[in-house]
Amino acid sequence: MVDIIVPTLNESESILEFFKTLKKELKSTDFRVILIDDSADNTSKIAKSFCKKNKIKIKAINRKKAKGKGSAINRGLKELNSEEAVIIDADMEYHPKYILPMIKMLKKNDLILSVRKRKDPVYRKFLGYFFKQLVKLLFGFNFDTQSGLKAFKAKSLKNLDLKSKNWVWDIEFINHFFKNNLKIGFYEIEYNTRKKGKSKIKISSSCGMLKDLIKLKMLNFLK
Ligand SMILES: Nc1nc2c(ncn2[C@@H]2O[C@H](COP(=O)(O)OP(=O)(O)OP(=O)(O)O)[C@@H](O)[C@H]2O)c(=O)[nH]1
Ligand SMILES: [Mg+2]
Repeated sequence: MVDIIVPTLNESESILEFFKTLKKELKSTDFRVILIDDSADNTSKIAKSFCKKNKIKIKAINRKKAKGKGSAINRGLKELNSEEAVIIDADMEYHPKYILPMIKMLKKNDLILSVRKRKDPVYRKFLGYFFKQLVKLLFGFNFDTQSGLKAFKAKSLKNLDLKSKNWVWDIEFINHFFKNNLKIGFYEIEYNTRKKGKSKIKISSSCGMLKDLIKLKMLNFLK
């Protein structure tokens, strides 16, 4: 079985399309969805009703307010009950058709990172470039760390204790694999920019990201 962790915050406009596509792409696979929903809208209700009708296994965790994407994934990791797992955004920027090829690659790897061919608007390109340079400088990672589709072997998470709650969560997660000499593979994907619902990243988020990134680097120094 494969556990699919899906963090959601007010994705009622895309969640149905996401589940329909997931069902189609994983029709011959035994999978379970772990939905960590912080929404004020009916994202979770739509998801649960679709899964019930279509006999899809789902563990839905509803939290009262938005605590950050990283915090949602950390909560989802506690529910893992499979050898292989996937993390994917629910806004259809990452097509579920990439899940199976990435899981196949886990035969020879512990973590597979999808690498996006970016089609971002100019301001996101700029923020992305700046963030990428800083990540390269502080952590030496010279690749797409922020892609919202990742696959990994659950056993590689032994002793994992992630502190990040927001957007630098990805760096801390990937750093765990590097620190433990686990094998990381890369998989190039086409990536669609969000068509429905609202982005949870604001320009003001970049200050928080910068602070969190430096804090994470210092924490790693002290360890
Ligand atoms: N549970 C939970 N999910 C979140 C939170 N913040 C974001 N998410 C989800 O995490 C995923 C990524 O968030 P997005 O807003 O799409 O971030 P992004 O892809 O960098 O930005 P866009 O380009 O606008 O799509 C989506 O499925 C969101 O619903 C949160 O605080 N809690
Ligand atoms: Mg998105």
